[in-house]
Amino acid sequence: MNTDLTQEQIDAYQRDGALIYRNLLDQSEVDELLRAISDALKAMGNDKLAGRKDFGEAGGESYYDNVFIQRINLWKVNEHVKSIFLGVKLGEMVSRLAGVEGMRIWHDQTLQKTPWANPTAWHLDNPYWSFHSRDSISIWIALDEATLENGCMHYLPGTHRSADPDRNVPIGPDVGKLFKAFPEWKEITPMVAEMKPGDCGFHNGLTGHGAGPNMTPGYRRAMTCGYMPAGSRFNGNKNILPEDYFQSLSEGDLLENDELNPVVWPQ
Ligand SMILES: O=C(O)CCC(=O)C(=O)O
Ligand SMILES: [Fe+2]
Repeated sequence: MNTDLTQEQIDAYQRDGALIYRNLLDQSEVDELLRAISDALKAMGNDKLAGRKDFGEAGGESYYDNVFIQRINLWKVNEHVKSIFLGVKLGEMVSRLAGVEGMRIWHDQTLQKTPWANPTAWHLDNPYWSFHSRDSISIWIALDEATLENGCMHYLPGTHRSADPDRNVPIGPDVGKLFKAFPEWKEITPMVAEMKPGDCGFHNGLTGHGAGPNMTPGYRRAMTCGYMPAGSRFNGNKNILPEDYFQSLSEGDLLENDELNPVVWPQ
């Protein structure tokens, strides 16, 4: 895994709230990750979130179920996935890009557009999560070639600076609903993130982003991971928090649960 960063790349990420990064993984590392994902999905059974019956089941028929196959926290059941997404190399890389001193994992996800999948409506990530931060960051790794035809990612450069975390939309059938919440973003030209397998994109949790439909008979598979800056505080959203932990928290409490959100940097 290549995680070198130039100052230009860090500056571009800070300016745009998004960065396309080539050759994070080589093809043999992509193949190894695909095998690990496949093992993790077998271990998870029908759970959408590893080890949790309270977060929904895979395999429904709703509009959202056909945006992508979504399975969360594979790191909990697979050591290889854990070694990458909780590893020190990626931990340092995402912390340098975000410009923070410390980082915890929020959650990983595999997001796989099956043939003919629905588009991923424009949205922000951080407002769904249990903390608000202007510095949260996600990595999105292409495991197949991601093209305009099969639903590659698109980012709205600069929106992380003007985003208001109290204005967001669900990933539903109205692809452009985010622009009703943020009419001031209507004229922005998106960054199109076509990628080869092993390339990746980084985006700030407040950067507007979405993906097109899959208009091909092939898969568009990705592995992603969201990270929470150390020192982030509970905002009242349940998201992936287990019920007992959620009940134990008051708004404003530090999120520092080492089992759910281990530190990835520094380590
Ligand atoms: O893979 C997709 O279609 C959407 C990905 C996304 O929204 C994310 O990684 O935050
Ligand atoms: Fe997202």
